[in-house]
This record gives sequence, structure tokens and C-alpha cells, in this order.
Amino acid sequence: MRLLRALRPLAALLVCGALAVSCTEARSADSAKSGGPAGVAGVAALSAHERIVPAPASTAPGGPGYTLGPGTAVRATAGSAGAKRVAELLAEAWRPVTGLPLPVSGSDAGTGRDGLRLRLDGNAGAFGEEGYRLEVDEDGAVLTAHRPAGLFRGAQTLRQLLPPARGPWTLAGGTVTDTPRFGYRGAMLDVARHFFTVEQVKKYVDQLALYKINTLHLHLTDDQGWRIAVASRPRLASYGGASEVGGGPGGHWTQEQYRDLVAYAGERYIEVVPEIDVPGHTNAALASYAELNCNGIAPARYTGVKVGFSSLCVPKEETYAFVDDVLREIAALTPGRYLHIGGDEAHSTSRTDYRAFMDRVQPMVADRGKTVLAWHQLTGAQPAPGAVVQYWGHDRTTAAEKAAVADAARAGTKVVLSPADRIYLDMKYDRGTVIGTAWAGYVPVRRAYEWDPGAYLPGVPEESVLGVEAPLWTETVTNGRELEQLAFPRVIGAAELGWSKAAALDWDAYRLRLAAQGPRLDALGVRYFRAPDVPWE
Ligand code: TNX
Repeated sequence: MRLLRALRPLAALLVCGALAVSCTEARSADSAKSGGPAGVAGVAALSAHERIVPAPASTAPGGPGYTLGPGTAVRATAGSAGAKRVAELLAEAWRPVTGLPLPVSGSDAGTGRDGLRLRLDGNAGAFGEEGYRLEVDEDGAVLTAHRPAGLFRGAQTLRQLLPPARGPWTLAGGTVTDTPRFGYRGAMLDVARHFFTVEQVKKYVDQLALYKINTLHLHLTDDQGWRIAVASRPRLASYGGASEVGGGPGGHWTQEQYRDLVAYAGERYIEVVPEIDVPGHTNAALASYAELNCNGIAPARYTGVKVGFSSLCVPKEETYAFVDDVLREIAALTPGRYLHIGGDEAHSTSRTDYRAFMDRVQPMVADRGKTVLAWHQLTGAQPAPGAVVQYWGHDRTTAAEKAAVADAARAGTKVVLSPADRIYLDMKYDRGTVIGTAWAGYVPVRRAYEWDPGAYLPGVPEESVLGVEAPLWTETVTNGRELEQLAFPRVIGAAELGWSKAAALDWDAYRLRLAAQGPRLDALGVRYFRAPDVPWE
């Protein structure tokens, strides 16, 4: 057994190189067999490369590795502010735990292989936006990518190759070559049902970044609160924001705070998708501006958890002036491609009105140079060319509703997958979970992981799937600890489903790799749920 283990790096190099197969696949299957689903022993036997989550496209471990020391510097490609910033973020992540100075330099000219080098290679187009290659030997590490985003993703792999809490700070030797399966790998946070501060969201951004999530969808408005200042409609935030589920004080972000959050995420190559949910889920807006109501009377603010009772007044022109004001300001705050216009659970809007509303509002998004994202109910209207729908159905969703999504996909609409009974992070893990809901059933870690986004929805082939997103609705979530308990570890599984090749998705291997993340999550202070289906060390 030991001999086999020792030979494995060599065998992996030969086989993976010669046959261009995914080394990770071959090796995960191997480790699952050798460690078996036996658990803790299997986890301890994993090499540093086998612990990387999401599983990289290919790994070829070998050689003694590189040990960081007082002389280690991080050098980035000359002339690239993006590369230099990634180098800084990597050094910032490592300094506190290692106690090393790790100076950063914006030039890699004339250096040998000592220390860490982050290189942008104009000829490495095959890496795409986010792919990278990481080579580690006794002299140091070289990270190569075509784009700064690829350097950032590769830097997360570097972080995972370093021991989580204790030196010697040796990076395992070998090569990782990696590209993502899907371009959209998201997490959503509902800051409307309960308000969260920008600091809390930044913390979540940091946690998500380690697992190569690249999209943060923010559900900014709902019946219970409006969380973003809109200068042309000040009462939305000042009045509509001052409530939340349970009657707490709520809150909102100024545009400056929001810009700061978007920039923070952007430095981590996480695109923020703002959601203004219309025409339903709008009680906070209806309470703030009476003219948005068909009867001209503003309802009281709402602090319960019911859905589907509110609607903007579709026939009124005031409605479109309002939506246009909001979308104009939100678009101006958004460097990203998408504006999410919600569109879910508009149970108080007639079908005809819903269609008429979406026919008016979708072009407003295009007028601001953005792409429409909406919950899959948009397929009950006419999705605009280029629109993306987010599927949040579940096993009991009717065949007709699923077929409408498949029809839209056939007509060219791309789909983001967020099946509620798989990756709704607000679903309880099991009957023992205190926070969360269970309307889509319990979602243990295994269930959240064991599905293939490329073959999940009948009639929605992989080419139509933009990616996956794990939403966290916060009717029951009031603070960062509860957020982390529900999100971790399941959001890590969503990250892997979005990044890793289909052939690498294997629960028996994943549960061991996930267990191996435990000490890393502990070191980072992430308060994750120690799920019983994972053999935590
Ligand atoms: C459904 S998912 C909703 C939300 C709730 C969530 C609770 C979706 C588009 N709508 O309004 O918060 O369930 O799990």
C-alpha cells in the first residue's frame, strides 16, 4: 500500500500526461477505494492535492514542494495592476497565519524561480478568463493565467495547498492545471428579509472566494424591506428599509456603501448581481409610495413571512416611471452584466398583467446596457433575447413548469440552476436543524451535492446551463453565525458542482475532501455545520 502511494505521483504524471485524462478523477477514485467510505482514516490519507475543493481539472503531484520562509516574496507580472492586486491579496491572506513578511512586488523581471510568481501570459488563451496552471517545486511556485481572474482562482488553489494552521509552511510539489466547467458559479444572499451589514457580506465574500465562487447575487428588495438607497425615490430606503421580518429595525445601504461592497467583491473577481424583485415581493415599495398602488393607498409595512400578496400596479404609468428610476440608478452602480428583476411568486398579478409588465420592463434593462436575469417564472411571459432565467423548482415542480423552462432553453434562453430541494441554503439539513425552513424538504450535504447541473433539467442540456447558484433566503436567518451554519458546508458543494468536471463529481470522494476542509474552515473561523454525513477529522 505504502509503495503504491509512493509511486502514485509518478504514475499520475505518466497516465495523466500521456492520455490527457483528468488526473484528479483517476486519483479521487483511487483514494475513495483505498480510504474507502471508511471516513476519518480516508481523510488522513489524502494528499494536499487531493484535498483541493473544487476538484481541479488535473493534478500531477510530485517533488519535494516549496517551504515559505522569511525570504519569500510574491512577485507579479510587471505592468498589470490586476496581477499585483492578486499578489497582495494572497500575501494578506497568508501573513496573519504564517507570521511571514511576504513582501509583494509588481515586477517579476529577472528573477529566478525563488518565492512565488504570478504571471499573466498573453499566449495562454486556452486558460480562458478563469483557468490557470500552478507549478510548485523546491524553488518556489509559478502561477500562470491568461487573465487576472485566473490568477485569483489559482491563488485560491495555492492557499489550499498550504497547511491550514501550522508550519512548516510547505506547498506540496507538483502541477495543477485547471479551468472551470461553468462560467456562473453563484451564491445569493437575501438582505431584505433580514438586514445584513456590508461588513457581514464582505466576510461572506471572502469565504466564497476561497472556493472559486464568482457571482454574488444580492436580493436587495422584498415585502419586508428595501435595502439600497435610490436617490430619486428616497423613501424606499428611509421608510421602506426601516423594517424586517419579526419587526426589527431593518436598515439599508447607501449607494457609497454599496459601491464599496461591489468593488470589494470585484477585487476577488466576484461579480455582483443586484436584484430588484418586481412586480411581486414589493410591499416595502408599495408602503413607501402610495401612487404605486392601484387604489392609491399605501399599505402598512410588513414584517411577516408570507409571499405572493403584493404587486406593483401594472396598468399605471407611475409604475414604469418608478421602475425606470430604480433600474437607472442600480445600473449605474453595477459594473457587472446582469440586472436581476425577480419576477417570482407574483401571485397577486394576473397572467396577462404579468406578461404586459415584463414586456415593458425587460427593455428598460437593455436600455441601461444590462442583461435581464429573472426567476424562471419569466418563462410565463416572453423572455427577452439574451435573458437568463434562474430555475428554483424542485422534484415536485409540475412537468408543465419544467417544460416551459426547457422550451425557453430551446429558444436560446440560458439557465442558472438553483433547485430548491438541492441548493436552497435556507432548507434545514435535517430535523435537528434549528434555523431554516423545510418547504422543499430537508437538504443534507449529500443531497446538495449529488446532482449534475449539466443533466439535471429534462430538455435543458449543458450548453443551455450558464451555471449554478446557491441562494440563502433569510426569513429565519438573523446573524452571521446562522448564515454560516446554513451556508457551510453546502455552498462548497455548489462551488464544486459549478467548477469541477462532471466526471470528478463523486460523493464518496467528495465527502473525504470536504472533511479535509474542516481544519481550514476552523482556522478561518467559519462556523460551519458539522454535518453527520461527512467524516470530519
Ligand atoms: C421562495 S425562491 C421564494 C422566496 C422565499 C423562499 C424561501 C423564490 C424565487 N422565492 O421568496 O424567501 O422561497 O425558501
